Amino acid sequence: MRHTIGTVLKRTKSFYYVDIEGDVQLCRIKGNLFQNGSTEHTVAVGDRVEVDPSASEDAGWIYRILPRFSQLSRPSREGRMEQVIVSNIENLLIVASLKKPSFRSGLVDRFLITAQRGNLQPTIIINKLDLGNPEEVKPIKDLYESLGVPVIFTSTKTREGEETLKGLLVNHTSVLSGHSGVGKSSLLKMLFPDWSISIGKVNQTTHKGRHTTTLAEMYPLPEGGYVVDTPGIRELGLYEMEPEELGQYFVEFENIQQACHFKACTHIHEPKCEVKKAVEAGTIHMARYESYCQILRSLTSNV
Ligand SMILES: Nc1nc2c(ncn2[C@@H]2O[C@H](COP(=O)(O)OP(=O)(O)OP(=O)(O)O)[C@@H](O)[C@H]2O)c(=O)[nH]1
Ligand SMILES: [Mg+2]
Ligand SMILES: [Zn+2]
Repeated sequence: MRHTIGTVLKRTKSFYYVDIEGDVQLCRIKGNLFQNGSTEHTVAVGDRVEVDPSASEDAGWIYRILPRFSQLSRPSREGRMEQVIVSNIENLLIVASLKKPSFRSGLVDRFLITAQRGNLQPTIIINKLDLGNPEEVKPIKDLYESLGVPVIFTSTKTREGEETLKGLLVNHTSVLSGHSGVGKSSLLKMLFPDWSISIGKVNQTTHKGRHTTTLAEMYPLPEGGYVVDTPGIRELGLYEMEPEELGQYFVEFENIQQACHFKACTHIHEPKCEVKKAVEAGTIHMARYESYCQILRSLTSNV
């Protein structure tokens, strides 16, 4: 039996597509591989796997998943398991659009927490700049860059930001994630016009996308590196997050919250809360504090 190592590029209902030294091999999971009996959420795009390429007539077998160094994950639909959307990726490109659909910071803040927990380097991409002007998004850029997160502006219509985006991707591994219809696939199509990537329309009334991309798929770049396009998401849950952990993922709270009167201060109702004082004084941005409160509520209402 000859085992080799490959990288999972995508999965369909029937097969995993595994890149083995440049050749794509269809694989299945060896039936009894996973002890808990469920393979639903176990092998992810980006996983390095050990395979026996000639295990059966039509497909190879995945025997083992090698340890992951990073992952983008969320709770499974029932919330009991962790669903890894993609693994072993360096950069998380959080894609939002200025308009159609409008920029919403709540999802971006959830992505930043997920990036930190999954060991991914975040960058925010604000696309569809042609539908507005840079002045509208400057406050967003200023806010997130003050937190140490790079923000780049793009448009597939004017090709703004094209070189910057390409520079981010080449010779690295990256994943694009965000709401449906913000232009994740369009950005890749702008950079790599030969790729067969579908682009959808945005609903003219609701400005929502139509979930055109239905599977996460990893593409090798001609210049070196890999990029993963993912289906648009409606919301991003935080897997097994304890409410008291949340504050540590808001970097701007870090030095301030130590000075709160109560050691386990949640920065909501407690007196002598330094975080709330900083929000009033403007040193912590109101939008970020609102995100924090919203996420905390969602964490406590689930239990
Ligand atoms: N005006 C404008 N429209 C854009 C831009 N980029 C993409 N679009 C349009 O936005 C719509 C959605 O684009 P997609 O690339 O399919 O969006 P997506 O993020 O991949 O969506 P899902 O696959 O559903 O998650 C299409 O009609 C694009 O033509 C842009 O920079 N400016
Ligand atoms: Mg898409
Ligand atoms: Zn506090």
